[in-house]
Parts: sequence; C-alpha cells; structure tokens
Amino acid sequence: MNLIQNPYNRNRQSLAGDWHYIIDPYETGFYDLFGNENPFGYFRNLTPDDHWASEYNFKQSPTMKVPGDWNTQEPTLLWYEGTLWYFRELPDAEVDGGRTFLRFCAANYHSVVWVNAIEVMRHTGGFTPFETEIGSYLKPTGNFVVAKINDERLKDGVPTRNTDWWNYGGITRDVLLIKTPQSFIRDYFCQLDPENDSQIKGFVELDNGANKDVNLSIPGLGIEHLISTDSHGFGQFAIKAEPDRWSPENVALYEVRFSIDGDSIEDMIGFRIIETSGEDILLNGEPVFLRGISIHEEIIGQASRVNSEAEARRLMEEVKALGCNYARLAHYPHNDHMCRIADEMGVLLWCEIPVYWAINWQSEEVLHNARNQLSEMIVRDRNRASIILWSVANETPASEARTEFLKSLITTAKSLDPTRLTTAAMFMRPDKVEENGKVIRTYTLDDPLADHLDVLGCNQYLGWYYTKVSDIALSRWHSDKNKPLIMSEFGAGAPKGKRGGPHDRWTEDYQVTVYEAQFAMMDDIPFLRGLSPWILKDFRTPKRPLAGVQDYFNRKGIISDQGERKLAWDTVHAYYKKRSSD
Ligand code: GCB
Repeated sequence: MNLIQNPYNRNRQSLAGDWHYIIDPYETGFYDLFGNENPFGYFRNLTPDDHWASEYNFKQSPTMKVPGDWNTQEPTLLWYEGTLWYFRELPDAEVDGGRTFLRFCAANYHSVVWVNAIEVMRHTGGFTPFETEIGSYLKPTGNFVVAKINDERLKDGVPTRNTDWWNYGGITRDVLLIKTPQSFIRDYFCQLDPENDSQIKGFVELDNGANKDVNLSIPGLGIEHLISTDSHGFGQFAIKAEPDRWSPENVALYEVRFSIDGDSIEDMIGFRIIETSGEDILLNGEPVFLRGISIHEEIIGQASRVNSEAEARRLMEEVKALGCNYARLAHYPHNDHMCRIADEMGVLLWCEIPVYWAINWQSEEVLHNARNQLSEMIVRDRNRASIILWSVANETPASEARTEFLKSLITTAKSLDPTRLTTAAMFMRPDKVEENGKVIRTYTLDDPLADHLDVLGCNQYLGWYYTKVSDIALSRWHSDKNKPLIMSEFGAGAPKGKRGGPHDRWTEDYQVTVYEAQFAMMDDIPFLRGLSPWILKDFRTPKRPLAGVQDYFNRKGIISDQGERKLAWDTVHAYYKKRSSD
C-alpha cells in the first residue's frame, strides 16, 4: 500500500521537540559481545535499576531537537557518522475506535524504530518518509518510541560513500502521529490528463474500504463526482474540466476534497500540462525557458539541514528574488514543505534522488533501494503542480550496466506518474578542433542515457575545472537528440568578501567573470531551454578543506554560508531579468 498522502492536512500530532539521545558508535545498544542481539538493548528502555546489565538510562541522557540534524546541535557531533539512539514518550492510547500511524518524514540513513520495545519498522534512505500502524502496540499509559538511526556511508548505499555534500545524520524531518478512522482515504492522485487536457484524471485508494463510493469535490470548478472503488478500495476517475492553468505567473490552486463516510481529506492542487516538442519544453502549450538555480537543503544563514516550513520558505523567497521561475532541488528529495511552497510561490521544480556519481550498478539490492527512494518521493509529491521533472541520476559514468539501471528507474517514474518529464544530469564529450588557427572545443551530448530521457541535463564547469575562462567563448555545443537541454550545473568558487582582478581565481570577481562568459556562451546554444547554476548558497562538505578559503564549504554559492549575497548574485539576477520574457 502507498504512503499516506498529505499527512499535514490530517488529524495528526507532531512529535517535534526534545528527544533524549545516546551516541553509540559501537552499537552496544543493539549487539552483545558476540554480535547477537543484545537482550538488554537500548530499544527496551531499561535503566540500571531494572537490570545490572543495563548501563544506560534514556531519561538521564541529554536531549536534542527533533526534527534536526545531530551534527549541528552538539559540537562533539559535528563530524560524527554512525549510530545514535533517540527516545521519547508517546501519548496514552486513545479509545476512540480509530487507528494510529507513526510517520518519520525522513531520517538519515538507516532507521530501526521500536514502540514499547517492539520493533515496528525499518527503513533505508535518508530523504523520504516511512510509516507504520502502531495502534495495537499502544498501552493506556507509559508508551514510548525508540529509534536507532545510523548514517554510515556505505559503498552499496544510495548515495554511495563519495559525495560532495555533508552527510547530515539524524531525524532531520518531523515525526507525526497520524490518527485515522478505521476506513480512510489513504492516497489520491489528481492532475490534468496529458493525453486529453480538457479532463482531470487520477485515482483514489482507500485503506480498509472495499467497494465504497468516494466523493470528489472541486468547488472552484463546480465538480461533484462519485468514484466507485473496487474490492481493494481502488477507484479511478476522469472528469471533464477547464481549470485555470497553473504556471509561475498564475499560481491557480484549487481546493480538492475527497470524502467517504467518516473521512475526508483536502488539498490545494494546481492543474497544468508539461510536455516537450522537439527541442522545446511546453508549459500549458507555450514554450518556456527555465531561469533556475540549484539548491542544497541547507538553511540560509546557517549550515544545517532545513526542516521547518519557515526555513523552506526563506530558500524559495531567495529563489524568487533572484528572478527565477525554476529551481533544481539537488541531490536528493527535499522536505515536504519545499514543493508546497513552490506551488504557492510559482517555482517550477526539478526533483531528484541521490543516484550520484558511481554507485554499484550491478547490484539488484542497490537498484531496489534507488527505486524505493524514487517511488517514495513520487508518491509523496505527485500532486504538486510545481514539479515538472523527475531526475533519476547525477553525473553517472556511462556503461551498459549504468544505462540499464537508470532505464529501469525511468520506467518506474513513468509508471507512477505519466504526467511529468524525466531527466538526469549528464556529462558531455569534449573534442578539440582547429578553426582558422584557433582551438575550438566542441561539446557533444552523446551519453546513451540521453535516448531514454525527455529532457537532457548537463553539468559542466568550463572556466573552473579543466578549462580556462577564455576557453568558454571558444566552445561549441552539439546534440542530435532533438530534445531540450537544461544546463543543470556550472559555476565557480569564491568566499564572500575575497576580491581581486577579474581573472584572480577564488575571488568574487572571478566568479562574476565565469558567469558572464557562461551566459554569453549559453545565448548561442540553440537547444538550451533552461539553466540551474551551482549553487544558491555555500554548503558544508568535507571534500573542500582549503584553509582560509573553503574551510569545509563548497564556495560556489552566490550567497555565502552566512546568508550574504555575493557579486555573482547580481550577475545572475541581471541575466534573468534580461531573459524574463523568453
Ligand atoms: C558537480 C556535482 C556537485 C558538486 C559540484 C562541484 O558536478 O554534481 O554535487 O558539488 O560539481 O562543486 O564540483
């Protein structure tokens, strides 16, 4: 069964707040001396008074905030990767005949959860929700939840060991208790039909509701429609409708309500069509140019994970201020709030999973993990009008096994959501040719993956890695794919305040030089339909140790880690102003 759709609009209680924690790099709370399950493990919530072998006590242990990464809440945990245990009390069981589900909106990376010392769920993947029903484990009083979260980077993980971002550990998003009636509306999908744009199409899925009728109401369109469900509680619909089309310039959101006897759920949904035609991206039938920016999920003015709605809104406000109509949410699914705020503020989105660089393409288990993260992201977010692109990978080395792996993810994306486009950030093949005595660099998009995507994404760092800034003007781009291209990354690094001449590397001035040369080049790429420079804000990464310059931050942000705009912010802003009518 799918995840519960739209949990924030249900009868719910947030478990946000102070949770007790124990740092456990040796997993003493889980294993005994010989690697077997420890019978006095921390999941039992014992104390030394209960048994001599119990050398812990949650209630005397320190607390930290949930949601929140653990690295930035306690100085000794800044670079910690390993296991940490969380504990908090749960409310008393209610005898109201309803059902109770426990949902973690995300915890990085591997989670095991116990309620009253009974293991209730395990989950792998740091950025998508997981949940289970817990009502039958709850007692009249004295309930508690324990979670063991481990964020070790694994060779066969998704992502793998090597990434260019900090591996923030912990329960990074909200934890919810969701209360439902016995029979309830678990999931729904409601979008404009790409095959016939004068109808709204979708499905509804009931939990414990075989053969019931579901009422779908969209008051703004005068729609009241009965959907019959089958013996599994599943029903489809297609209804004639002419909604005002959602776009960044017209954020038309309609109240949509599904109801059955005893349960109803409301959402605000935008209706729009996204498709390609040759080298164009068409939004509601009109060509659109994507003026974007890439974003890591870090708070403006602070290097830690974004988890609140207010922090997500701050990021989107910067995106809008820059003149963007588009953002790439790199390199993993961002929190639930981002896409809802993008719906409200009018920002088109590229959403992706952490299939990044060289993961193990040969392993069925890794494929299963990647597919699971992709599915959880799509099921969570497929009612959001802002999302136009599902990206399956970032900068992956071409091989037959890699392409088969990603083709299989594309098939999953299309089957879960036929209303959006697929993409991936790829490399291009550089060649050098002589033209009138000058060395011209040609870039060809010939990754075999390109044949399977709707929109091509390309990351390139001309003027920063491998090439001089003067090479940018001597670059030519080729593609015989007849598909639109998004320049999904480019940029240059500079700490805020470091100034110099226009060709002095690591200065704000050089960052501007690279942006200006890149923009001039992009104006001449005939199949370019969008860009998302790297990156909105400097972000924490252990890969960038250069002292006094990087200090463990990737400095390609156009905003510093302290939240100050750099000179290149103005360069991007001016360019987007110029292109705002495209
Ligand atoms: C890339 C990666 C991105 C890095 C960036 C860089 O190509 O996709 O994750 O942070 O380059 O700064 O080198």
